[in-house]
Amino acid sequence: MSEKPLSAQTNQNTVQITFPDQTQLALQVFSDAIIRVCPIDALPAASYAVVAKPQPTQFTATVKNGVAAINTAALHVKVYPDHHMDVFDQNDRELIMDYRGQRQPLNRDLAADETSLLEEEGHAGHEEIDATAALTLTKQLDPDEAFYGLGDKTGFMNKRGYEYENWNTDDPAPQMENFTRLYKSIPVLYGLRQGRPYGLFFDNPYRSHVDLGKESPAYYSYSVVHGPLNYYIIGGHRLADVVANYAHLTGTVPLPQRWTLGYQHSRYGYQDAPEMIQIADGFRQHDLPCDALYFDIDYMHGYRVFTWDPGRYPDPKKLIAQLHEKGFKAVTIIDPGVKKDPGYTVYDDGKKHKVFVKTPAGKNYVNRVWPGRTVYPDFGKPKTRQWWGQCHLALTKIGVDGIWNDMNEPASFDGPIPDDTVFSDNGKKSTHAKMHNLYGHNMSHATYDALKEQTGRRPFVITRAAYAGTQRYATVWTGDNHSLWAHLQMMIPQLCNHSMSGFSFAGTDLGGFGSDTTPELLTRWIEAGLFSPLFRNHSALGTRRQEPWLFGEPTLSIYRKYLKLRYRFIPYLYDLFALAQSAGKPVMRPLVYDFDEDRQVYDIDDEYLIGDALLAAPVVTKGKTSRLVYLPAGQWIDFWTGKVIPGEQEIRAAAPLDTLPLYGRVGTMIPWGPAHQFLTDEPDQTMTFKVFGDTASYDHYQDDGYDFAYQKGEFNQYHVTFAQGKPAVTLTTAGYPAGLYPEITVAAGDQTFALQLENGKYQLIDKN
Ligand code: MIG
Repeated sequence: MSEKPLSAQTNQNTVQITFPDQTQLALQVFSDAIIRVCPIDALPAASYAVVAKPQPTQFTATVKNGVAAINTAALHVKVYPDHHMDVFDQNDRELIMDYRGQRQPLNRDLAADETSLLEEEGHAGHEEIDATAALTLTKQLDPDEAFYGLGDKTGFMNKRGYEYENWNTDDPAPQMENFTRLYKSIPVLYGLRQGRPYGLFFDNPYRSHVDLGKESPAYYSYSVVHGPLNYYIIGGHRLADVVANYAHLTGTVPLPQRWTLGYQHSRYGYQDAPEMIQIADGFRQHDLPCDALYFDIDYMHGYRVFTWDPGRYPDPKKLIAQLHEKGFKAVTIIDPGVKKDPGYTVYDDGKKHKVFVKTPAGKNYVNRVWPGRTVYPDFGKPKTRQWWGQCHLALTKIGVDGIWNDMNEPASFDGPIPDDTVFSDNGKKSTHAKMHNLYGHNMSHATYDALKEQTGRRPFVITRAAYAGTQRYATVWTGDNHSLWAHLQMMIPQLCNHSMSGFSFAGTDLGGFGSDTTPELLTRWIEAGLFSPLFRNHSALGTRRQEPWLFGEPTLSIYRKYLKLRYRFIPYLYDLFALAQSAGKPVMRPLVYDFDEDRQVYDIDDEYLIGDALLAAPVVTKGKTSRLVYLPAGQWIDFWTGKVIPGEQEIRAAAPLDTLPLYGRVGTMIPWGPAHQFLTDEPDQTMTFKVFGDTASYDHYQDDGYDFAYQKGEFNQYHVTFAQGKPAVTLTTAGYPAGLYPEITVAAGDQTFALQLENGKYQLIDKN
């Protein structure tokens, strides 16, 4: 039988390739810059991550000399008869090239019997997950290629040279760069190949593995234990465009309530109602701004979700009202595990409604978590999500303001949940193997919908486990770090890679969760984390307490200085969140995001940008009182001294214990809000705009900060300019009249200008 040549058939946005061996592949054009690749029969499969639909797009699909070429305005893809594929940019320069050689597995120089020898001393053997992988992609690696993304993975900003797994895991050991997996699976990867950016999003929730040039400098690879091989090629002019394209593909972060950007304080575990009040009062007495206190697992009655321990918390409604009175929001933890305890309403009711995960034999599956023997809600079922959502009424009715979801990898103390345990996939019967990485995602989805319906406010949900797309429902924290300098250092790459991966709203436990913090470490942490989108101090049972007043001076004063500073920056952060929602731009950014043409910034792990106006270069090393700071192109203004410093050079910055080296980019402007001890639903009466340099313009966004009225046009937009020594403020939208600032100040260098609202226009009234 003679082979037929490769052929390509176009049907609307999909090109169907038939190879000479008669197997088929689909390339689905989503837009100029996004092409999905998958088997034909996987095309209709629903995705938990992707929300974008293929857009009408101009493209061509041709076959020449047996090679198919699919060209959009931004991407050129070639598919060869031997199944290889290469991707080029619009100028035909290489982006993603199939690797055509043999793989060269690492030589670990280890005989089989030596593995058990090592295990005897407690060493973990290396798991070769590729060995069980069903499907693998292997791509050529350029000597210069750098990688970013992948969500919460440990290690450095540039992921090159490491391997990672996507299998949501709760491992309390101190996380280091040799950890391959953590709590989340966000399989989006960005590459810079000779400065040319691209993205790859592997949308398959099964356990997968990414090797970014660890095995060999000649290639990088992705593999997954179960099909389909379903992925998206993402292009873009600059790295920032690729990031925005990915954000639109999987959905952007919804605008949060304004108070969620304030300082938050937590500990596992404050003991009882009097202690919660004492902590709240401690913040106010010490003049420390704070917006939220957390209730960790011990508020529950024997760890039964949606209950309160009657001894420690006899009247939670009254306690929460007292906290509200003092200006604190209350956030309660909710784990997924439901105690198997006949007589306990949540368990009985769930059993009746058949909402729990099942064994293949059809019994409720039982493992063990904090409450003891526990069943697991099957969040892949719409009915379960609905039921779980209703359970939250017990909390929202008494005034709880936010829900913190933990242990939703899901964790299980009595060994791993078997792969064939029956979980639902959007109502259809599926397995743990497929739904594991989606468990936190679907739980967050249920919680988000419930809070929205029950409170009418923008839901504040925090989750530890997540999949790509979970950013639409929840903010995340990076789980159990330790009070270690290495973990302070890791915060920056972790949060920056999170935001590149669609999760702009992320944070680490400030001060460190496990182990005992030190005054110096806590101080540097509050400085380094000043712009961390989620700004929460949290510590573990049995570790040194982390209330700032327990450390005396100078820790307390420095801590206070940074909490107060944080509140000044909240209008800027809020503007950045508005941009994250509308344009998919991250709030916290690695330098490479804005300066991808500067090879010097590819590996910077200890500096970050906040929007495009600020650069923070915290001290993250013990005992240092100065540090080297690389300033990228442009000119920069030292935030503390006002000194102008030319970019594209490394400077030595003074950084005594109370100083976070911070720089404003010349030619930009930021809003600078009034001081607050905590945020309310009341709009600010005044706003200052700080100009870096002598010419800048800025668009400022304002709404009520808590509900969805902005979606009906109830928001204000201010266009602020400063040029030739003169400020001007134009109201470009005024859909939220109650919020309009009666007064605005523009500060440029040592000059300040006052403007007042008169007849819907801002008039300059004063100069000094
Ligand atoms: O470590 O609920 O990551 O933030 O305080 C045990 C208790 C389980 C893990 C979370 C941590 C939380 C803790 N939890």
